[in-house]
Formats: sequence, structure tokens, C-alpha cells
Amino acid sequence: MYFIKMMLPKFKISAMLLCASLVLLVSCKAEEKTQKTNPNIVVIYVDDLGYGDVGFNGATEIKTPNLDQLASGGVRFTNGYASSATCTPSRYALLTGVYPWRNKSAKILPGTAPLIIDTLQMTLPKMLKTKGYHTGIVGKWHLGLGTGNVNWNETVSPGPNEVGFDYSYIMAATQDRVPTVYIEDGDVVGLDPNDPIEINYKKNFEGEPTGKDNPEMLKMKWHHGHNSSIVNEIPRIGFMKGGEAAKWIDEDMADHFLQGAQDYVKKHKNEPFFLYYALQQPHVPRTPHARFVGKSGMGPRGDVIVEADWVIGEFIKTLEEEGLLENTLIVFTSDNGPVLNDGYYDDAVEKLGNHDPSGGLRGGKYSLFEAGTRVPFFTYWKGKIQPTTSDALVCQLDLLSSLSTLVGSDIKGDDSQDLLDVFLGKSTKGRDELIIEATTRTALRQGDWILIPPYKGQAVNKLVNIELANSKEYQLYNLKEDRGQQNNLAISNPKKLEELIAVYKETRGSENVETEQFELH
Ligand code: NG6
Ligand code: CA
Repeated sequence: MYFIKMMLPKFKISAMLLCASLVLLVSCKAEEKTQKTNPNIVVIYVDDLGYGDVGFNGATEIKTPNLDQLASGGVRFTNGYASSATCTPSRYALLTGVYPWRNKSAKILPGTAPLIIDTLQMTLPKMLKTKGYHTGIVGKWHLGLGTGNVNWNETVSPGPNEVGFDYSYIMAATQDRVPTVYIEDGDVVGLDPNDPIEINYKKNFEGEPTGKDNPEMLKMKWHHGHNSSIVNEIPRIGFMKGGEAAKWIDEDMADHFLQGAQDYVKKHKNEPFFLYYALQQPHVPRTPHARFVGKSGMGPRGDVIVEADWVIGEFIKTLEEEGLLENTLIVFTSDNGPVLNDGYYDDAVEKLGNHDPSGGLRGGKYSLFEAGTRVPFFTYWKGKIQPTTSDALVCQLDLLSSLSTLVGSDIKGDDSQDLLDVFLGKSTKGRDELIIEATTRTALRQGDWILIPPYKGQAVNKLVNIELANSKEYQLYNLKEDRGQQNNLAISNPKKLEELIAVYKETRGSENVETEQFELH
């Protein structure tokens, strides 16, 4: 009896301990489970790839088998938009969920531009970090670095690491702009401290050759712009001195970023991760690796598209080999529409043949017509997404709020709509309307209709040979009946015109619209 009395409290304590540890175990398991059910997320972002540049949107002259296979196993969007017809604003919208025209700095940036995302602002990677994700970027940044007057020989900050990325391996701006070096977590890779980098976008450095003065040093000739410093026999935008050992080799860039993306995945496969893999192709200068030269029959532009398709195929293989494919949501899209001659003589026009980079849409990069912003777009998630084609109106802007729902967060981007079910192919109810942007001009898409307000400026950018959509008149198109925007209905449908003008003004806010004339005709 005494023994039992003595043992009772002990028994109670151990029972309590046992219970407590059971509770702990169960809740740990639950935690583990939610962690595991949150998939990895990869955004594969290409640069200047047109709606019609891929087999899955009808290209026959150019082969993109890896992308086609993914697109046919996922949700392929026929009305998927970048927010903008150029790079910086589209990337700003993708990462912040905010319309780029709300930020006056969201324009094509020089390599010396300061960071245009506020470090206090919500971003896609920051949102994912609140749910335990590791976040990384490999590839093109082009959202500015530092706060002005960057010293490239010290850690460059703020940059991607200060707006939500745990890891960054980037090129600062574009392949045609200096500095032509890779930057890892703010530090120039391979920099020799005895050969410091200097960058200037206004003035050359004493005695340095330029594309303009030294044509004999070039393997690629400039057509317009692109006549400043020469790197790897290619003339660039902006002047650069020093940093010889750190300079990238253009032809190796695709393999280099692929390696970075593969390494990232392998390193973080045991935790939920977000990778923003931002390829440089087919932006100028188009520099396919020797393995891809001549593969498309369309010159370097076609060849780098084939190369991009290949690296994406290799990247998917890595996900597969690491057993991650079933637990990874992949989003593929492009930052803006296509351009052929974007400043170098590279046979893009001459060797185009019957290929139509815009896939029957009007305009191209820089344009407010459809080809500027309507881009290749699909989601893929092996075993989770039923293959389908969706005509729903979606924009890259919507990824922040949609992915937030996916991971169980209630964070939303200001202009970002939660279209998770649409991105997963469970609903076809996309946006009702969207404001698209091209070099600071904006237009309204609503339902099947698009309204393009009158804009001053040339109708065609003759250097790149692209119709910009500038006109003295309002333009109103029904995209369902007139995909190629040939019949302006502004005069024949005054009711619709007026209706859309009202929505446009309301959404856009007239204080932002300096260049337009608003008289109804
Ligand atoms: C333009 C460049 C063009 C390209 C573009 C940015 C000239 C004449 N043209 O200013 O070649 O670099 O900027 O492209 O310099 S983007 O896809 O990054 O927006
Ligand atoms: Ca681009």
C-alpha cells in the first residue's frame, strides 16, 4: 500500500510527461505535414520571348519540345499577360503585385540605377518567407541596385537580398548593359581587387575602346544604341573599365545560370523553396553556345530560343532526379513580347522565314498592341494540375496573391488578384479587367475588349520596326472577333467606348495620364 502511495505521484508525473510528449509529437507531425504540403515554387521567366515563339502556341518553324511537353501537361493560358511591354516594369509587377505605373521609376533601367523596390514593400519572396520558404533568384534582375553611386568593388546593397531573396545570383541589368559581371549575394563574382570595376553611363573612361570608334574590334555589329564599351567583342550600353577577370562569357551564360538553378534546387531540396529562374534569352545580344549555333536555321535569335528550351529541359530533369517534380509548382512566362532587331545586326530579320514571333498578335516589345504584353504563359504541377487550355484573363501581377493563398498566407499584393484556382486549372474565371503598360503608356483590357487611349508619338518605332499603338484617336478592339486588332470600333461603338473610358479613368487615375487627350470623338 505504502509502495503504491509512493509510486502514485511518480506515475502521475511520468504519465503527464508521456502525454505531453505525445502532444508534442503529434503537433510536430502536423507541422511537418503542413510544411510538406506546401509545394516548392519555381517561376521560370524568359526575356523578350513572343507569344508565337513557342511550339505550344503554334510555332512550327522553331522547336521548343521541352516547353511544349510541360505546357501540354499543365494549364496553357491564351490570355496570359506580363504587366508591361518592357522588362523592368514587368519584373516589378511580378515581384510586388503592384501595377508598375504606380512607380515612376519602373522604366527600362541603366545598370547604375538604384533599387526601385522599397525594402519595406511586400514582395513575392517575402510573402513566401513568412511561410517558411527558402527563396532564391538566379538570372536577370534589372530592378536596380544600391541607392545611387554603387561601388561595384564592395558588397552591393540593397538588392534582391534586401527585398526577400535569401540567395541571389544575378546579372545587374541586361545582357547588353554594363556591368557585364555576375553578382552573388551582392558581391561581384571573381573580382580581382587589383583591377577594380568602374561604371559610367554618360562618359567613357580615358583610352578605353568603344563600339563607335573601334568597329574593327567587334564580332557583333551594333545597329542602334549599343556602341559604348566593348566586352567579348560585343559593344554594350554604358561604359565599363576594369573587372577583367570577372567579366562573363556571353556564350556560357545559359549554362552558367542553369548550373546556378540546379545547384540551388539540390541545396534546398529538403525545405520548401521558391526559385525565380530568370533566363536572359532571347534578349540581345543573342549569343548561343556553340552547341546551339545554327540549330534553328533562323540565326542567333532562333538558336537562343532552342537553347532556352534545352536548359529548361535540363532543369526539369534535375527536379525529377531529385524527386521534386510532384511537389513543385512551375510557372513559365516571358517579361514582354518579341522584337527582332533590338539594336544589333544579328540576322533576326533576315533569317526569320515564315516564323511569326507574335503568333498573329499585333505589335511587339514596346507596344501597347497585344504582342507587347500577351506572352507565353503556363503553369505545371505534375499530378496536381489537370492538363487544359485556359482563355481566362490572367497577369503575372496576380501571382503574389494567388501563391499566397496556395501557401496559406493572407498577404495580398495591392493590385494582385487571387486567381489560384485559375492558375491550378480549377476555374476559368480570371480577371474582369487589366491595365497593361508600354513605355509608360497604358491601356485597358476588359472582357474581350481593349481600349487604347490616344497617345502622341510615332506610330511605328522604325529602328525596331514595331507598331507602338500611338494614334490621335481612341482605339477600341474586340479581341475575340479581331485578335489581330485590325478593326477599330471606337467610332462604330460609341457606347462601349464611353463605358471603357469611364472604367479606364477610374482605374488608372487621371493624374497619371499626362500624354493623353481625352476628348471623345
Ligand atoms: C532599350 C535597348 C534594347 C533593350 C531594351 C531593354 C537601345 C537602343 N535599345 O533601350 O536593346 O536593351 O532597352 O530591354 O539601347 S528589356 O527587355 O530589358 O526591357
Ligand atoms: Ca525583356
